[in-house]
Amino acid sequence: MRQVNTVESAPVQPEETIAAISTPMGEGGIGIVRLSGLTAEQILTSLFRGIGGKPRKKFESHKVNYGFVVDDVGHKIDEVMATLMRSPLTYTREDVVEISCHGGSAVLKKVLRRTLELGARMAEPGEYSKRAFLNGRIDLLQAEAIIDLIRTKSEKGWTTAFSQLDGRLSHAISELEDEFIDILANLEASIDFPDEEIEIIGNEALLGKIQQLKQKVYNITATYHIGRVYREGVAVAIAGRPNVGKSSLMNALLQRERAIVTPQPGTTRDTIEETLHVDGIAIRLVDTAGIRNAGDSAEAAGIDRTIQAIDDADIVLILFDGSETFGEEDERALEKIVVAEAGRKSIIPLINKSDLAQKMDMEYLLDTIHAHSIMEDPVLLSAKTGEGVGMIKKRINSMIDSMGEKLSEGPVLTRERHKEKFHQIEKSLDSALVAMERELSREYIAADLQEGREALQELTGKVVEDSILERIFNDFCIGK
Ligand SMILES: Nc1nc2c(ncn2[C@@H]2O[C@H](COP(=O)(O)OP(=O)(O)OP(=O)(O)O)[C@@H](O)[C@H]2O)c(=O)[nH]1
Ligand SMILES: [Mg+2]
Repeated sequence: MRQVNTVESAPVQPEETIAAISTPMGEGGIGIVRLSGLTAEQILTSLFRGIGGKPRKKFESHKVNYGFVVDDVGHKIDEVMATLMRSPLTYTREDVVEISCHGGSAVLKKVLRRTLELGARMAEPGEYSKRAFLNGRIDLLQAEAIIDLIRTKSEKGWTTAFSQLDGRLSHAISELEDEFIDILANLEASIDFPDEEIEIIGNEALLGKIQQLKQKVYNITATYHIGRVYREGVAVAIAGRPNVGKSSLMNALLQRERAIVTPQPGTTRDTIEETLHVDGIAIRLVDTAGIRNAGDSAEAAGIDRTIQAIDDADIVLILFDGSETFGEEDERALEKIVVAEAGRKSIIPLINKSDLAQKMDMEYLLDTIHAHSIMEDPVLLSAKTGEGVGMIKKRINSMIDSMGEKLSEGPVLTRERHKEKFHQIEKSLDSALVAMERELSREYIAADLQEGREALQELTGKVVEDSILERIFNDFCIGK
């Protein structure tokens, strides 16, 4: 079922007042019980007593009150600070009450139970934010950003979530929607009044507008990759032919003997993953099986996983052994890696074993990797002595930064849902362009663009299916 929510509508005041413990469970200095809904003030009046022990007749909005929560016979449950915030200047746009109690789950549960006795109902996960959304206080993208803000562990993830909350993506989307509306209005006019003397957009101008719009949409779609990096961290695959020192590098980066290292080529059979934190970003390191013509089926399966890991990675470190000449195996590994990486331009070449006498012909190596479109300068490294290991971390970080710089000011897609919708919008524009090329009637073009516009509205939640709403808000914890 589709439900249309317009942001301009008056606050919905659902019948029930909801209550929850809004701080994490466990011991803490303070814990907060939060109420939202029509009877929030009434409940506060019933359970709160001032210093003199007398009930309060009136509460001033957005002012903190010191006193006690009492039970049904007037016995004190806890010493608290309580705040009433009247609609609409609140998180949910309903009347909200926050009671700061002493931390500790027993106290908080007692206060919560008291609010339930007075008619409140336990809030479902995300119900405060859902009400904020339904009352037009935030859109869906901002609701998602709130979840990210609560969950994110990296500083950059926090920055993106916060800018989203600030409405950056929402703003970009509403601008896109305006452009869709503009073109659609032009099209409708030419469909509805084909014979009138009104100014109708010409085919060339129409084509130009749609192409421009497609470019804008495309630019935003491209931000999904980095958005995910900031949210979930970056995946870095270590790849190369056997015996170049991939596992040794993994261990050097982690500063512990995680992966097995031996002088035999073909030591690592399966991919190994570990997480490392560098400058506020989580790096998921993946050591892989060396690429060569496999000796047996287990090795072949391992190499398949290597290719998959490269495909999944955001950054690929390709290793060469500087103490040997560039051989046929290096060439084959290089080719496979470049194909698996699919031209994302995120390969950093590394020349290992710098502590040994060097036999690698550097000029030849550079020519070869350039011929494969790898433009990053190689890093000289010794996994054995640790030389160059710090430099690799720096290079990984600057690669992430340069991906991030492009969008420090702009909107960022952070979720699969956003990416899917943007792909849908791209498709609708493509199909409009095909319709133009085939000189189909303008109804077809309008229908395509209408689809794109709907996808935009689904993103912010102007038009949203209940099932999507459920999925998003169920992701929240209780009390948020
Ligand atoms: N001298 C020197 N030896 C190294 C260095 N890095 C690795 N080695 C040696 O090279 C050999 C292979 O190292 P590994 O780390 O197992 O190489 P790998 O690329 O993981 O090999 P596979 O798992 O077989 O693909 C071992 O004997 C290491 O001790 C280095 O920087 N200097
Ligand atoms: Mg290995």
